[in-house]
Amino acid sequence: MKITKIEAIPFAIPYTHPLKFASGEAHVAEHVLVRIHGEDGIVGHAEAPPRPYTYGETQAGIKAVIETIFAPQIVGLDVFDREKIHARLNRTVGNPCAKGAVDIAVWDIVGKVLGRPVTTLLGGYTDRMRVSHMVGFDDPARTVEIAQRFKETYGITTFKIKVGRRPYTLDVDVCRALRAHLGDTVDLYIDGNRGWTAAEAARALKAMEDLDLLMAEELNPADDVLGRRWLVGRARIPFYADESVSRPAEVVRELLDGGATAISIKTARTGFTYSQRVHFLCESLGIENYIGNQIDGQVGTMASLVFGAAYKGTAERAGELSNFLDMSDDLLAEPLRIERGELTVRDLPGTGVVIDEDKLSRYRCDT
Ligand code: MUC
Ligand code: MG
Repeated sequence: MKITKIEAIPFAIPYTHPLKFASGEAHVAEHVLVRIHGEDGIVGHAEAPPRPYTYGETQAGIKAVIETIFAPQIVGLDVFDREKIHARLNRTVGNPCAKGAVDIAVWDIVGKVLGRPVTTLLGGYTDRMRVSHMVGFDDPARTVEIAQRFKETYGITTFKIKVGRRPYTLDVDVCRALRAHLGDTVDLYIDGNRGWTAAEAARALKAMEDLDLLMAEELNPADDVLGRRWLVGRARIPFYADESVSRPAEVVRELLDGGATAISIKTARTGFTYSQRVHFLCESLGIENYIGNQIDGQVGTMASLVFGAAYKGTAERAGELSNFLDMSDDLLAEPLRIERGELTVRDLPGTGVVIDEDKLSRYRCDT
């Protein structure tokens, strides 16, 4: 099944509840829908969410690299020749989200050609995942209100709290309020998006020692190599690398350097093929990982779910699969529904993504 055409369609959907964090803010989902056409009219889909403050990619840049560099290199290749496709994509450095989306759209076609759900082709462990919700910067009372609402409405009991503000006590107060109001009915963990210094992060962790946090993520920059190693050595909970590990080689480097003790996997930046390699690497090394969220819309969330449900290790931990709930609308013909704190994979060939073409026409911004 040869690839015949690739489209990179920019679209924009506003958030009803913008997400604010140490490295940036998301008010409008200005993402790119990647659509790969195969022979016989089979189409694969994926969503690329640009994060300029994390990987340097922009919406216009993702569209340009896919249409002007990737498409001429891979149109005409067979979707089953994935290693060859990646060898061509990897002639270009960087651009993780553009590459990730191309990879996922190719897998979507592979599943459709074989008539099997991609989650089964990847691993086939389960058909569902527990959902963790990521809450942005806010004051303690509003954060408690949000967590309570998500718990009651969707059954979500795991929350990631964005931290990294100054003074660090702003974030400590939020975490303390969550624990005080929700008790041990919830799991809590924190993500600093590199906002603190190693010393601030160490003080914050000490101040939250009694809050029974599950883990901490990217509290300070991984580029502060010795500071990071010092911090990770003192942490009493797993220390996750997220934006510092956008490739398998970076995973190895961070783990061997002592810059992290656990790994966040995001299909938005490593697609399925490289997420699989990262997962197997972690499994072999005895390193825990979970499915993170690149502030994905529903198309991207479906991909995270398909991957996370495929493996025992990723399915055992709650995955970050709910921030599409903060968007005013989305592109899926049949919206995702979180029930009793879980999302279920669709029993359809491919990834299960079916696009609402009317919505795509309404939100695309290239016409
Ligand atoms: C996260 O886990 O850091 C924020 C920026 C980004 O690239 O992903 C999000 C969430
Ligand atoms: Mg993170």
